[in-house]
Amino acid sequence: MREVVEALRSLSGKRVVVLCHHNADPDGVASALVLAHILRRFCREVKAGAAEDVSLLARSVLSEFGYTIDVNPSLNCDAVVLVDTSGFGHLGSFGEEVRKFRGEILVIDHHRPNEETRKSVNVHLVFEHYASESELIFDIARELGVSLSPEQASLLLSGIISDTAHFRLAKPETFRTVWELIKCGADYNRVLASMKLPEDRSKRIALLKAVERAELKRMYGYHFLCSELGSFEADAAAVMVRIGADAAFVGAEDKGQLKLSARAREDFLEETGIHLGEMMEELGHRFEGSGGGHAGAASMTGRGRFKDLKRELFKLLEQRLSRVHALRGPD
Ligand SMILES: [Mn+2]
Repeated sequence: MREVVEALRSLSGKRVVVLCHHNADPDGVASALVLAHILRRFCREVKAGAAEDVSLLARSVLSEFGYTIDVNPSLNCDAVVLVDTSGFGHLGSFGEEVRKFRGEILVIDHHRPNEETRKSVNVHLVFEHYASESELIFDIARELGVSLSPEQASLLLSGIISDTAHFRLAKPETFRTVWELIKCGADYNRVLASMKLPEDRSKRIALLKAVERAELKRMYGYHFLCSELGSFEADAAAVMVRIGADAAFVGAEDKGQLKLSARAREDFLEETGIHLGEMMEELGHRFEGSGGGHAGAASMTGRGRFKDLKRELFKLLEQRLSRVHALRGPD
């Protein structure tokens, strides 16, 4: 925590943009907006922004608590602080703008670190043990003695709820932060209500298509589902894991652009030591793109054919599993 505070204090008097990843989720927008609020204490001018676009869920939370966030903010500033974003690859089309930015770049994140990004930024601080960036931002506010409004506390609470999948992935410390946020005036019921989106017909149809096209593979006693879908890939992969796949991979190819989302069961990850974020990073490299994420939820983008991506993916999975199998010996 001391390093973060020092890094942020070094921005005193500067013009700063706090930026989160594309298709920004509640954790991303809450982190960007609240960190911007914190920095206003000692920076000259601070803006919060999201790269490329803001997710429906995050937009719903923002409007409930009376906030808006700039999409693709102008980078006419001295420093950019990336929050909830492990690499330039997660900034979508806005990534190029940030790559070209000549000022200081700081990364304060809770995802698996991206090595390439680490090398090209000025400050790179990653706290993987935080279940959400919102908890990290809350600790920074406390450390710097900045108080939060009830609305800001509610935003952070929505970030926690979203990133922990409604507390399923929460750490024991998460509940301490939630209690602190409630004491700041966060309204749990209002947050929950704002995170309940009306059923989306296009999503339902997309998920059904993903199921229709899914292919089941068995390896070393594990079951994997893979499917091709151009939207709601992460949701589709999550559904497949929920119905019993050890891991699921859903993605698409569009004019040579590849994307893939991966999800896995907790027990599969524990047994095999597989880290999807690491696998997606590797695949990103192999397909001239980038990838990363958490052990059980990750994604990549790149260039090429989907069938080649699928082949490489299962080759990689086979390699990892055969190694685990060899270590463990025949059952
Ligand atoms: Mn996050």
